[in-house]
Amino acid sequence: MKKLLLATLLLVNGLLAVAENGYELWLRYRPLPLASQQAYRPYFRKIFIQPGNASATAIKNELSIAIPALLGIQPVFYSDAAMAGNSGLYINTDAGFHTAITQNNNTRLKETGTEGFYLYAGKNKKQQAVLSILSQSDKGSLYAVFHLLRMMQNQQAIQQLNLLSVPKLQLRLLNHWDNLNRSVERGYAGLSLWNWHTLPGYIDQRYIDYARANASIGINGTVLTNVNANATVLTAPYLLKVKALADVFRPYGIKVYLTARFSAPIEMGGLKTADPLDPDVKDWWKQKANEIYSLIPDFGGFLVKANSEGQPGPQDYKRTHADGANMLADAVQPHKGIVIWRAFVYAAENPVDRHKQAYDDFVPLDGQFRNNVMVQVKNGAIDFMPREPFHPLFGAMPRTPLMMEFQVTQEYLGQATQLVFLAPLFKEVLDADTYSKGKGSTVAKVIDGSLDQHTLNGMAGVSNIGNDINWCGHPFAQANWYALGRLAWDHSISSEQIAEEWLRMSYSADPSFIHTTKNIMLRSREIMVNYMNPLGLHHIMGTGHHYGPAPWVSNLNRPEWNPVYYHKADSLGIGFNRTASGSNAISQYHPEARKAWENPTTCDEKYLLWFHHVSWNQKLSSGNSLWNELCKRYYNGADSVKWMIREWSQQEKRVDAQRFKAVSMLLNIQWEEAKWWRNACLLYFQTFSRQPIPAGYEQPELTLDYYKKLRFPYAPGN
Ligand code: BDP
Repeated sequence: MKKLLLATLLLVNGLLAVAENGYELWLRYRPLPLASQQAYRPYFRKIFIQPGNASATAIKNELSIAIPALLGIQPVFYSDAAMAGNSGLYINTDAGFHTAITQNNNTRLKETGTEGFYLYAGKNKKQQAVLSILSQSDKGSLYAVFHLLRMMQNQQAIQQLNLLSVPKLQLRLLNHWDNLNRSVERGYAGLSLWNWHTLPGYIDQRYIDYARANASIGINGTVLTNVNANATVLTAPYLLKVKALADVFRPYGIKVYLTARFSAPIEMGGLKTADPLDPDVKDWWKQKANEIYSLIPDFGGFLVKANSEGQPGPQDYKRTHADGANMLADAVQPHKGIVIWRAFVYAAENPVDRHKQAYDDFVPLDGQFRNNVMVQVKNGAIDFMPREPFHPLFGAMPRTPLMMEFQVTQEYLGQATQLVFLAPLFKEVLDADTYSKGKGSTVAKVIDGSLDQHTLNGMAGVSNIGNDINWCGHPFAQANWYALGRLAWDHSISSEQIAEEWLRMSYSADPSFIHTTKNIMLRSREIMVNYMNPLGLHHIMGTGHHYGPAPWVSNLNRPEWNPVYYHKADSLGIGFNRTASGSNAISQYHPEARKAWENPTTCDEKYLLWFHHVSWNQKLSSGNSLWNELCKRYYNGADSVKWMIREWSQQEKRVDAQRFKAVSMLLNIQWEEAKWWRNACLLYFQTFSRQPIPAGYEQPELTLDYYKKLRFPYAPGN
């Protein structure tokens, strides 16, 4: 009995001894310290929601979960203006509507746009504490509520609040690479969340919690299906399932999108062709769009991967990507839908450096796309590598709105066994200067439309979500989902802020915990680059599953699938010469942008082997030869994982036992994997450099042959 009582007490106080499985994500809502509770309570006893707010149910639901948990009080909701004159929270979505505070806020209201909000704290005539949310849409008020909850979870003062928040990007999407059989391409967190078999009848609570989590970080669209598309999702029974999900997500401001298989008119429609200029094909897609919109009036549109890695597309009929995209765009245009056309294309028959192919294909099409088409571009020209220079298409297609595609799932960045915080990678790309319109033409300004005045703009992240109890596999992988949403809303916020917010909400506000763990997160990406792909190396991972190192692979059908194509190690040196004397991919960048990379002796070392073939003995900025520097980076990277382990091990008392242990075990796996990358790569490159691993470093115990023979037939995500 005593034991039971103790357990209950621990539970009531939300103490760390209680195991947590991570399901609650950053919406844990643990009780705040008493002083904070007292400061916040006056605003949340009475909550007024203007009638007609389509998200009112979602808002009330969230506040009913969060307020009692955080503040220990039960809010009472009103929809009657007679409530005005009391202290409390007022949620308005109508310009003409009364605001409780005696201030003329109409100008601020106009600035909120379609999804933004204005949050204002003050006193009413009776000098009572009042908080007002002003927005022109129900979505705006929903985002404002989540913003307030985030502020409280971070224990920020709200008494002086005077904040206008408007998303910098209009489309903030997740791309699920989920198949209809529930396998997830490059998914490391279990099966797809979408249980197509039990839909539409069964609405899993997870669908609702997924929507809550996304709304809390401003994500407003989800592409449900894999870019390697299956036309079956466009059949009538599946569209009913899609509709069921759309209905769940709508109150949370989330639109659904589908991937469109270009050959669907043949596979499903019985047509002989999928030629985008064929009248029957055009008509088939028009009818299909009408059918979809009759079920889902706010359907977002189609995402298309065409003529890439074996997918069908307009080039099969000697048409261009613009012909294909425009045909689909015309089909969804009457319904205000959009087409997101991917620029991730490269062809087996094309001997040109893969780095150059998307640019070559797409730049000539600039200006030819309908105005409801966006071209979605991966952050770099190859493929979501640990580090890539920004994609040369950014800044090179001023007449086309370009959408950013980041990969949240860590296909090439440790999958779900490694702690790698991606916000620094995202920021590095967003902050990169394309110089397309002079200094300061950052990638962020290209994609937010401000550089070339595009009203359509957005960012997508390839999802890392599955049906694992903690959604993302690695407990810290949740932070990457969180980071994507926060940066899509506002790309100017720092990685540090994102890490800190996420840690406080997901774990604890303990200053020492925050300090140490934030540091681990912020350093983790650079550490991983060092033990996997230092100095600009790339694409040297295992074949197929992409798990672990395999720089030696040279026997795949397509040259650009082989790691040797990318590192080009030989007796003289290592690296891909992409300058004028090589593939000249560097010429696709603006002269000012490429200045930092052009010269092999002054090239930013982060990208050295990306752009240059460098002699093993060339001296680098450290004074080391290239070979010795390569060794140093691989060893430092792997050693830093031991540092991560030590730092984390000191957090035991500050974290719940279940997640503490989970992260500890995974960090040990990460250490093994880091050593594996280090040893396998150095032993292999040593066969070319013919130089020793400098004395002082622990020498690899196993042979290159051992590493070459490793096989992982059931590695996930493949
Ligand atoms: C690669 C993935 C592959 C995807 C492809 C894509 O390995 O599974 O289909 O990208 O983005 O990174 O289409």
